[in-house]
Amino acid sequence: MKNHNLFAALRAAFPAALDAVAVETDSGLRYSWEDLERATAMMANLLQSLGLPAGSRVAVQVEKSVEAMMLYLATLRAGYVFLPLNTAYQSAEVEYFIGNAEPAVVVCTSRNFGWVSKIAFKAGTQNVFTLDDDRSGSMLDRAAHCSDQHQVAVMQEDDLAAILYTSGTTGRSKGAMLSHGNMLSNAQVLQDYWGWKKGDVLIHALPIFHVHGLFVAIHGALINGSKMIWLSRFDPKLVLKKLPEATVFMGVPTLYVRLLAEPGLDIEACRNMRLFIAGSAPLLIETFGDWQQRTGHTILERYGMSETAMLTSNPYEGGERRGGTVGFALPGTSLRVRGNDGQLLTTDEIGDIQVKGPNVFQGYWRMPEKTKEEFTADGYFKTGDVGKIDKDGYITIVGRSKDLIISGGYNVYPAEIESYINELPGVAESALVGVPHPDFGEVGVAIVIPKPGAALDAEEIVATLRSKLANFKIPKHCFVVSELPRNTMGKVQKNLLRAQYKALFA
Ligand code: MLC
Ligand code: AMP
Repeated sequence: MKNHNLFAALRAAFPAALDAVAVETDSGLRYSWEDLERATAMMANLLQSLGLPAGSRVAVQVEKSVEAMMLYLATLRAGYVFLPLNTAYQSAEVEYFIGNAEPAVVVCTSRNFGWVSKIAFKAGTQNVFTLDDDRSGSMLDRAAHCSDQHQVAVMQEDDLAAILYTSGTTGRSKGAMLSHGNMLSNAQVLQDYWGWKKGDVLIHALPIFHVHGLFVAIHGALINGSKMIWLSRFDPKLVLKKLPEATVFMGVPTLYVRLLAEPGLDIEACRNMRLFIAGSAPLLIETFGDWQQRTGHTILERYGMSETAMLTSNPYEGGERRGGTVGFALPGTSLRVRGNDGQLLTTDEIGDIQVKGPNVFQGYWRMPEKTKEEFTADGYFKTGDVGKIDKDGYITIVGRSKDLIISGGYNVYPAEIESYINELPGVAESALVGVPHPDFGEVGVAIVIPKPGAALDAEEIVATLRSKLANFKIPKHCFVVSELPRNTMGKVQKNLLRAQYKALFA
């Protein structure tokens, strides 16, 4: 029987020379392919020794480290379901994810062990480990006693490999269930489409709790047997220093904006680079043009999401990379644009982007109704993005039908922030809108209406939110005003608010 375990495919791509360097860190550590093999075997053995039921979730909220990546790979290897959590999430957010996913294992930093373990035990999780970014923690202590020999668990294509929480426009976050088949098909398509070559070296500078850093970057390098230069956090000066040793870089637009602010970024610094890839948020045409001028390289922009991994890409070769567009649907992915009445739109007509393919997820965790709503009768997933296809087939995203702000590559759901603001004493109503920002692309601005007679302090509102929500979700500005603009139906007109505040950070 064929084993569809994603780890088996990644492992099969390791180079024959297992003692070669697979990952080199910014603190000078070097991990060989054999280290990856042995450490993932030991962690997989530890997970399997816990007697977990099939399909158990392993929820992980730890700082970026090579060991954290190994834990991801070990979870795949052992056949369990990886559930990564942004390190910025605070207790209320983590409580929701753990309560909803009911993980059998939770791994957190030793600094957060107190409050995370309390949440986990309350939710029925029996195994809580720690893992820190200095190669310490109970996870590694325990794994050290396990065998370094491990048979990769046999999985079917549709078996779950990961759950990524992605917030909804209404209600709470939904867990997008991705299978081994979803991720392997996407990794293979991208390896070919982006022309990954022997000798490629990737600079990994993204966080590893979202699709971009966890899947696109890690799978991309591993399935090509390519070395990674591993940066624990994005630092433009360090990226610049490492560029001559690398051939591939991936980043959200903010990373490119910050690199462009470095005077040393020039053609010489990029002399060995083969490919710069951008995605997760719209890349401004100015950034695209400035990059071309300064480095001689044309950024390749692609488009994806948690529910689907990568969907479209500008061409690597055999065609022009067009700024402002996200290129073509990837091989195997079918993409169409539909109008309000579900009719198929033609060239340059703007409508809802819908997709189908082996990369499209298995549905939302324990939300069959919600899952059904998000698919058309003929099986296309409604992305919530609005776009068009030009006469040459290039796809452009022009907006979103979902109320979503993408800030520095992180998603901020206005409905979630508004619900927290609306709970505060003295608040009648609020609206969070995205406005242009030179560094983060877009940031949230809150507009708050007090209850009659109540005196609200904007700074206090922001301070209260800070104690409850991940830092990137905090509005960058808060206004207390007497009313919100409404249409004749009484609905708040966010487009007018966006227009009103658009120059706030200009
Ligand atoms: C940090 N801050 C942000 C922010 N990141 N504010 C808004 N949006 C963001 N993205 C704020 C913090 O709240 C803090 O504010 C201050 O900036 C400094 O925090 P920091 O952690 O030191 O920031 P920094 O390290 O500079 O981080 C910026 C960043 C990071 C751009 C490097 O945001 C990042 O790594 N973004 C990438 C996200 C990503 O990987 N997305 C992929 C999603 S996958 P204060 O006031 O508290 O001091 C996906 C699918 C696909 O979308 O297609 O790929
Ligand atoms: P996430 O839920 O974090 O996976 O975010 C996915 C969303 O990011 C998509 O639905 C798009 O709205 C957005 N996105 C990803 N890539 C791009 C891109 N290249 N251009 C514009 N938006 C993008």
